[in-house]
Amino acid sequence: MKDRLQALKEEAASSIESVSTLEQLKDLRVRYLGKKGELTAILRGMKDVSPEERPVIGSLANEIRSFLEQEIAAKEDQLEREALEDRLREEKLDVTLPGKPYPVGSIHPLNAVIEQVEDIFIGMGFEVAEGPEVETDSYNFEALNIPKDHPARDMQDSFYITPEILLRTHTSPVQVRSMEAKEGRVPVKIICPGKVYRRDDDDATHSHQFTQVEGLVVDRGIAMSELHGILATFAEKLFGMKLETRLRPSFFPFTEPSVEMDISCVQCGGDGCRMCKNSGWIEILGAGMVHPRVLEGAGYDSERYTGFAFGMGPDRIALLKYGIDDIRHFYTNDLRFLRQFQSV
Ligand code: 2NL
Repeated sequence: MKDRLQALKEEAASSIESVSTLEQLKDLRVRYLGKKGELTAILRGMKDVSPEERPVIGSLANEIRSFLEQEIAAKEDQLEREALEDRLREEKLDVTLPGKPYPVGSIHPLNAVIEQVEDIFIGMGFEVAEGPEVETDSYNFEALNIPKDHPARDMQDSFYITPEILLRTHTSPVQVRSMEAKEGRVPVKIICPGKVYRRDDDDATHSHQFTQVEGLVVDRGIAMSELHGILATFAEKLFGMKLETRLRPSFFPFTEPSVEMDISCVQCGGDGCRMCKNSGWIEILGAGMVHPRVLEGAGYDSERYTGFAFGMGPDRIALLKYGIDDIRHFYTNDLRFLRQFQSV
């Protein structure tokens, strides 16, 4: 019996030694030490051993059991360590390798100008309002005192969808909608940026789709002086320098009186250069006192309240600001053009 135990010990030890996976090791434990294992099987023969020898065999069997358990535990340790080392080797990551270049976008120059204009007016207490690009004839023209025979209302000049529905030709209808929503309350102090559409042939200075920012203030006691003060402050903030401004008389159906505002040339300071066509002045926006008919139509008593409104073209301003020579660059999305504005 001693010899059988000894032989089992040696056989088991060498099997454990040569095992190469944790599964195989588990099988060996069952095979040698399990309830139906070989060691148990041998010990079943104890009944044939003489009473004097039994303790000796018994303690030898225990010794072998604990020896094999230690061997198995040691092997298990070793296999686990090797498995970990394999994984670490396989999953090794060189964090010093250069990454895949990820294309970084940039803000479109028109959006950069629009956001800047928004920031300046927000800083002066205005709110930003937006509205639909598909409008009714009523909001786009009628509410703005634009007569039925006005050239802008011609099928040739606007994109009509039906005789009553068209792509808005300016952002003014948003202002009319905002006034209606306020139901006669003051102050109204909003700017309305957005895309607008006119049936033009595209060239260096015209696009059938372009952008506009309009603004509107309605309150008690609003006069031309408020218009001039707000818009002159705006221009200086936009170009980041001290400027002269002048108002010239103009005409819009929705304002009376109407003006156009010029700023002293941002290039030459007023001496005359190519940018200002030697005049020393650059036109940047149109404005005026809101026509009483427009106020009344939108629910404001024109005897109690007055207002001023203005409109400008971010396309034109972006051309000026960034020295771009063709409006079509804004709409053709050539990355070589757009990438030049990554720092804007
Ligand atoms: C320009 C001129 C202008 C307005 C837009 C306006 C809007 C309402 C009432 C009265 Cl709801 N006026 N808008 C007024 C004057 C000029 O735009 O040259 N835009 C590019």
